[in-house]
Parts: sequence; C-alpha cells; structure tokens
Amino acid sequence: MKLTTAGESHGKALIGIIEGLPSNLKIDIDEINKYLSLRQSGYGRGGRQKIERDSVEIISGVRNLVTLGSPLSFAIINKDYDNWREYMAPEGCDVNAKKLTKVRPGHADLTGLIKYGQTDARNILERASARETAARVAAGTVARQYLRNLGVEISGYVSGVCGERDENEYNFEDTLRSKEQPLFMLNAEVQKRAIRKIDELKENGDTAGGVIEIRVKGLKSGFGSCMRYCEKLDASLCSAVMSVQAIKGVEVGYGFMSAYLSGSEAHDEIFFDDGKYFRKTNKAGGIEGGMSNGGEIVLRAAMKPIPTLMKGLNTIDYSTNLPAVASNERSDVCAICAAEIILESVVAFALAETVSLRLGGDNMREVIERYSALKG
Ligand code: EPS
Repeated sequence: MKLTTAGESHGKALIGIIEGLPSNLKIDIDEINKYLSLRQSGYGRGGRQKIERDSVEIISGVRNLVTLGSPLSFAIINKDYDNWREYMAPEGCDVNAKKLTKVRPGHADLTGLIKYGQTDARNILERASARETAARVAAGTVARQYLRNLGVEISGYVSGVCGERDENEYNFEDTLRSKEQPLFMLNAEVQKRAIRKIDELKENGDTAGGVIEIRVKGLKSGFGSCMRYCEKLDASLCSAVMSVQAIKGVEVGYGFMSAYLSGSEAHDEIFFDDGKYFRKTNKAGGIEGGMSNGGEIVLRAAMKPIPTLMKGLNTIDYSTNLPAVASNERSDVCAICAAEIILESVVAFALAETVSLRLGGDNMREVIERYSALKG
C-alpha cells in the first residue's frame, strides 16, 4: 500500500492517491469527513479554519462505496483558493503581490529558498504548510477502515500543552472520549490550565506545542520484522509520526524513560497460562524486536510550537540579508488537536502498509482470512 499526496495550501485542492488497496473494502465517506472536520477543530486554531469546511471527493478506485482494487484517488477542495486564485493560479497569476522574504525561524522558509533556488518563500511554504495533512487524514481514515475489518482500532489524546502535563495513565476506552474535549485532553484540571496558557500566548502573539499519545488496540503479534531493519514496526510507525509537520520527537512505550531504569525495571516479564503467552505490564509499548507483540501499541510524540508567531521573531530579509521581523498574516496559536488526528491517521496508514506487506490479498475476504489464520 502506498500514499502520494499533492497540493499547495492556497492552491486549488489537496490530492491523494492510495495504491495497493484490496477490492471489496467498504468505504465510509461520512467517517472520512468526520476526521477531516476533527482535524480542523480544537482550541487555539486560527482564522483559516473559519474559511475551510474540508470534505473529501473520491475520484477513482471506488464504485458504489466499495473499493475496486484500482488506485483510490481523492480531492479536498481549498475554499480559500477563491481568495488566492490571482496569486496562485497555475494558469498564470501575480507572483509578486504575496511575496514573502522575511523568513520565519522554525519554518521551512530559509532552507527551502536556498535548496530550491527560489527568491520567494511562498514557493516553499505553500507545500511545507501543515494544510497538506488534510490529505493524510483522508487516506489514514481509509486505512483505519481497512484495519477495522481485522479488529484493529486507533485512538489517542493530548497529554500536554506548553508545560501543562497530564501524567495519568489511561486505558484505550478512556482515550475514546478525548474528542469531546476542547483540547482532546482527559484531565479537566490540566485542560483548564492549558486553555488559560493558550489564551495568554495568543494575547502575546505567541504559540504553543504539546504532547500526544497514540494507541493501537487489537493488532496480533508478528507484524514488522526482526530480520530486515527497514521493516521494523517501531521504525515505520516512528517515521510516519516524524514526517508530520512540527513533530520533533517520538517514543514507543517507556521510550526515553526506559533509559533511566535498570533492566529489571524496564522490561515486561512473560508468563504462560491457558495456552497463551501474556505480560502483566506494557513498558515496551506493544513492540519488541521491531515486531508487534500482541499488546497495545503506545506512541508518544512531541509537537513544537507553531513557527508563525503574530509577534514575529528576529530574522533576516532574504532579498537584502538585512535584519527583519519574521512575516505573519494570521496563525494558529495551538494546533495540537489537529496534530492528534493527523498522528492517528498516519499511524493507521503506516500500520495498514505493514499489515498488507505481510498478508497481501487482492480482495478483503483474502485479507481477513489470512489475518484470522494467524495465531495472535
Ligand atoms: C500553516 C499556516 C496556516 C494554517 C495552516 C498551516 O494557514 P494560512 O497561512 O492559510 O493561515 O492554518 O494549516 C491549515 C491551513 C490547515 O488546514 O491545517 C503553515 O504555514 O504551516
């Protein structure tokens, strides 16, 4: 299974092509639109989300809500394109009016300008923008529907925002109610403090990041590889998470904390009863030796604060190399809820890739039969 995305933030549309889906997978378009709308939600989002009402249009690969086995392509139309047509149209436009040269620290602007031989950072930021992730959420929801046929579910929540941390542990079912909360947090007190922090930052023209925890429930053991490093499950899931805009760190299970523990404290002891192997703890986060071990997969990711600050950081003007204040027009203060939905989606897609690599299957019945035949 493979995903290609295309599209600029203020261009006509975001496009996705998924190759390698089996036939006879039922597609729930309402669910895709539900996740697209969740990606736009959350406390701290900016003006752009008042313009967009993302919804998916499937172009190919599906007939009467069922996949054909051919590439599934889709589009998410940018409503803001109507305001940007005269500056963005591929057919011809004014490329000077929206020129951006006061490059933003932390954004792709400066390095992209140099690498791609441009003089206008607009030609960089339009694609580097996190707007692209709408396509990954649509594709990730299709992957979620594929995995659900095997009894695999993905969830998550926000465990921290700009220094306000929720240190509690939650079970999978608890995490399912995160989307009812304004910051997708499960601890009301911490969330209240986080909202106050976002308000303060907004007042000061500043931004916030946070921490997200993603869970995968119901995956049988043996997905991934201990034989080929490029197929290690932890490597592919972490790579998917790190590929999301603004993610600067990711860990599996106890992750960085395990470095501070002894071996006897850091590992999950193994038991056997009633014909089954089991562990009483899950410090490994469901992955040992690069393979799923049948336990819940637990990933944690750190999102940096958004690099477009209304107050602007010190930088240079690329057209003169003189000191300047970084450009801004509008910005999200905190997009942690968007990132949470995006991470669930990219994890779903990476997992579906791993599952289909092992199971193959041209149609959904073959996939389900092969998965059912596995021990677990
Ligand atoms: C982004 C800048 C903002 C964000 C955008 C990511 O867009 P605009 O420049 O239009 O205000 O809102 O994210 C989205 C549009 C989205 O849908 O997530 C950036 O520069 O990365």
